[in-house]
Amino acid sequence: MPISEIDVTRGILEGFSKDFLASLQSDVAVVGGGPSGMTCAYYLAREGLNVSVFERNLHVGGGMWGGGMLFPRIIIQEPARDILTGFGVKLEPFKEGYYVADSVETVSKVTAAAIDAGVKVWVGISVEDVLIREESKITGVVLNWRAVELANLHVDPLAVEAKVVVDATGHEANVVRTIARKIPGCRLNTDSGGVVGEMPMWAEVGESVIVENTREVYPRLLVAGMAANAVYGSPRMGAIFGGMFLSGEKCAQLAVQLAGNI
Ligand code: 48F
Repeated sequence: MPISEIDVTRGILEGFSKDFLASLQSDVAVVGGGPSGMTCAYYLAREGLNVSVFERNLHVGGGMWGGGMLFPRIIIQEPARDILTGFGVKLEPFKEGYYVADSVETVSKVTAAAIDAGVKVWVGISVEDVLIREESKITGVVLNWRAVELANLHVDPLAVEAKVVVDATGHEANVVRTIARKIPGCRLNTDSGGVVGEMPMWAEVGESVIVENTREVYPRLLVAGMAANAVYGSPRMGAIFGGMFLSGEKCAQLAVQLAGNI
């Protein structure tokens, strides 16, 4: 069969454009493709919502790949067991209420489930800002290539609309920190009205509050996963991951309600 480089190029550009145009007006834009973001996106797509994940790395999975200190295993506790087995992840019982999972298997199966459910995943794209409209509502996200960001090139961004935005950017809580910095008089739905900041490690407390911290932190902006604990001033928890999946699940429930009211 003759192969034309021009056909290869045309196929890539047309394929990308067709799918990306469908993501220009999503129900939910999830920023960050770690465990909380991918889980949230999966449950949203299963509800029939149009959901896009924007991930600055060339791969999704966030902090899962490296497991604990580069040992590619993660710990899952009992309350999150059904979510993981729902993705088809094999859980090795360890002690009562604890399971060990292969981090590579977990990333792969969660990602496959999300894509099969209809999630559009865009990698290599950083969310550098949000769209804002009257009454300071967040109405979308502002995008640029991660490579452009790293090269510090002066290239203007593009934008996509979403009824709801989810900050699932992990410890950095990048979207929430951006609006706290850029919106004059910004008051978040936290005790202080600002980003409280992550506390040192205390796994039991961190895991117990993460679902409660998964909230609408600003009109139409939800926070999930480690970003939720960072915004609300709760501890980090290291290589125990159940809370990330439970937070993603709760975030999807909140986003469905919110998007339904817009
Ligand atoms: O860090 P990450 O895995 O967040 P998570 O879902 O899970 C946290 C755990 O991995 C671990 C833990 C377990 O107890 O504490 O740390 O809360 O995934 C966050 C993803 O967001 C991407 C980042 O590359 C990572 O893959 N990200 C961060 N900022 C941006 C972004 C941005 N501005 N635009 C796009 N992606």
